[in-house]
Amino acid sequence: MRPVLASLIFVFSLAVASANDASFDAAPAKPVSFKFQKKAPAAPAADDRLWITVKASGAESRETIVNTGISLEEISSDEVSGVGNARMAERLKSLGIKFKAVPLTQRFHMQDFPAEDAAFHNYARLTSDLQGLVAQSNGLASLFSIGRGWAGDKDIWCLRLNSSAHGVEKSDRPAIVYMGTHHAREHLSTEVPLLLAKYLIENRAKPEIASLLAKRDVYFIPMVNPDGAEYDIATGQYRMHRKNVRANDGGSVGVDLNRNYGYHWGEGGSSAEPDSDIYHGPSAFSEPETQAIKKFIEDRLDTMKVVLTFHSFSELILYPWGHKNGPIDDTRAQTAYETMAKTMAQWNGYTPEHSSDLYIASGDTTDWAWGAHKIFAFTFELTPKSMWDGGFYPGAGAISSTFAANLKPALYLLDLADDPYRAAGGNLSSSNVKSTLTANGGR
Ligand code: 0X9
Ligand code: ZN
Repeated sequence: MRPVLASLIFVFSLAVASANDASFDAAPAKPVSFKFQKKAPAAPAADDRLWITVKASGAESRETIVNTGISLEEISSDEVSGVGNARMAERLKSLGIKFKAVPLTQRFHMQDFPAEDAAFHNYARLTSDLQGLVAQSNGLASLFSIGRGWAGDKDIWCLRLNSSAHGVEKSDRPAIVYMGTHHAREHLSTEVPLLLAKYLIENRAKPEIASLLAKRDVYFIPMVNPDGAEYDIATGQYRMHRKNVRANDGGSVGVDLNRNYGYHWGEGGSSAEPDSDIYHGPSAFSEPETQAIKKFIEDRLDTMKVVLTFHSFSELILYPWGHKNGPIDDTRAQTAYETMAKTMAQWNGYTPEHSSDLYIASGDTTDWAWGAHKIFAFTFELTPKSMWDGGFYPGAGAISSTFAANLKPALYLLDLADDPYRAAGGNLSSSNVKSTLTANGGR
């Protein structure tokens, strides 16, 4: 990082910390972490605004309505609608004015990504594109739900590539899972696994891809947190939402799903306060989203060897531990992790490090996958590098380049999924992946 930029971040972080000490109850371990700035935006307060509709004609009655504090947004000859809250609705009632009121978030449920970011997938487009991939895959791909998000109306989709076992059928093949969007606002992390699935399906006849696919069970869960992702775009403007949409006591929204996994849950770098952006939830695996991932992985423990969970942003390759400093105990595994991370970093240009070098955080996916089940697990923090380059919202232009940068790392892990410890030996066993990696160029 350039020194000028580093000191700017530091000053910014200090200013925010003193302005809002309460949100820093679980400050990252490193005082001048590149990521420190990301703790600044608190989770939005629960949105208790109402969309209020009143039968009204004429300027006079409209004036009475606006004087209650409602901001009128839609006006027709006999009806007006606008944004208010319960207090304002009470005022209408006491004036004897009849009205209809619905939560604003419900009224604007049909909103979407801003037009310039229309290339990103909302839940509906993700669902239909996944179905489309299955249809075009000639029996290679299947789609199933691993559960539903907190609101209960959206499936957490899992796309599987395995021509001889479909849906939840058992397979003996070594398995890998690519996940995205644990965190609502990290929309790019849905796009990368989705594009990877598309790439493998479209190139399934190429000999090097065909032979990789023939010996692996490949899973994609591109939107772990569908309610959160929709909530983030539901007003037509990004609202920097991180968590799921659990209605917390006290009115705040959401649990941080990447603090809710059950390995050293509730320890450092997570918060017991519901309105914190790193709220770990009422108990380990309290959330339907993390329960779904837990069940998905534990149903496949015999074969599941590698987890890659995409997040954004900062351009990092992270591996356990995250809940405490220092390496994992198993030195052979530690060597394999380091080799894998460094190898992949050559291709995507990201920085490889222990998760805890970023900051201590307990209850994340990778610590649980490794700690509870000895599954090799990585977190990729995707593009961009900083808030100044777009942060969580880098724009649609980032989609294809970020996928391209991460294709080789993703194929490398796919190849290693039979025995990730092989990485410690320094050799890729299959020459076909080497040629795939070479053929695809890269950084
Ligand atoms: O804080 C997180 O959950 C991840 N970063 S993000 O900006 N995408 O929210 C990083 C998790 C890394 N794990 C640990 N540091 N334990
Ligand atoms: Zn994240």
